[in-house]
Amino acid sequence: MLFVGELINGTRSLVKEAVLNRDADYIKGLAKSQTEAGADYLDVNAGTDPERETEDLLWLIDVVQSVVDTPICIDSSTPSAIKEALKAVKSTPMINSINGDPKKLEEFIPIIKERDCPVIALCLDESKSGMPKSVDERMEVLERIMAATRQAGIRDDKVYIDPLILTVATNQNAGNIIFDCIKLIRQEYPETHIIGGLSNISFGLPKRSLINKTFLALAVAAGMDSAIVNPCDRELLEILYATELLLGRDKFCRKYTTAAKEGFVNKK
Ligand code: THG
Repeated sequence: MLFVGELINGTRSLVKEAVLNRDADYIKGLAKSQTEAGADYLDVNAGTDPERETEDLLWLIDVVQSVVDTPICIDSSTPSAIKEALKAVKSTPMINSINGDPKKLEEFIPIIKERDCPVIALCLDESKSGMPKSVDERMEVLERIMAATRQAGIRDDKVYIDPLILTVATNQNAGNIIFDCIKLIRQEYPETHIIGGLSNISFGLPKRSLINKTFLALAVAAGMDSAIVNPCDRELLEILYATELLLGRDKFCRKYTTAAKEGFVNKK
């Protein structure tokens, strides 16, 4: 599993406060703890108003890079902010994200090709209205995205497909849609990666973390191989070890038993 640490996100109230007050120490703490927990990338999302997003994002990136070498996952829907962030990062970042919007594809595909960076592709077309409702809608957008990346010579294994997880609170099939979508993506684009922001699934429900973790196990069983999560959550890691064990991916149960002996701490 590849983990993108989700904690540096301005939609979280404490992070927003730290961004507005330029409280570097709070952000440094989040960068260090997620790195120590084994995060492969640190998602950085300023989440502030468009007029100041770029400035805030660049500040966050500088602060993170002053304490850790973990590569950054640039999380923004503003092309100009992503472009500025690309100039500021010290190591190859992940771009979060592109989608089926033809304008965005045209703008970003040359950059992704040139920088050779991994990219998250959302199964959504921003130029059209609304969130995708069905598996078909998601696969249709994805087909166009994959045609564009392949035509540019971007390897499939650089693409992290996000099927766009929505809450089960308002659609009891929101989970099933994602499991079906993951299975189809695995069939049609076997070299790509599949990623998602887990916590959307539980929006509006009690005991969210219980739902998120159960969902992760089911999504991994369907073929998800990366996730945007809180890597400091020990229980999440335990469930993942148990999931891989039960799916026959842990020869002689070695990984599980070793991890259990060591207290399920992600060593890296
Ligand atoms: N796909 C992609 N990128 C994403 C998402 C996705 N980036 C953002 C998000 N979704 C994933 N990151 C987070 C980060 C923090 C939280 C949830 C998702 C979180 N939210 C609390 C809540 O909703 O209750 C906020 C609480 C607070 O105010 O502190 O913790 O799906 N590609």
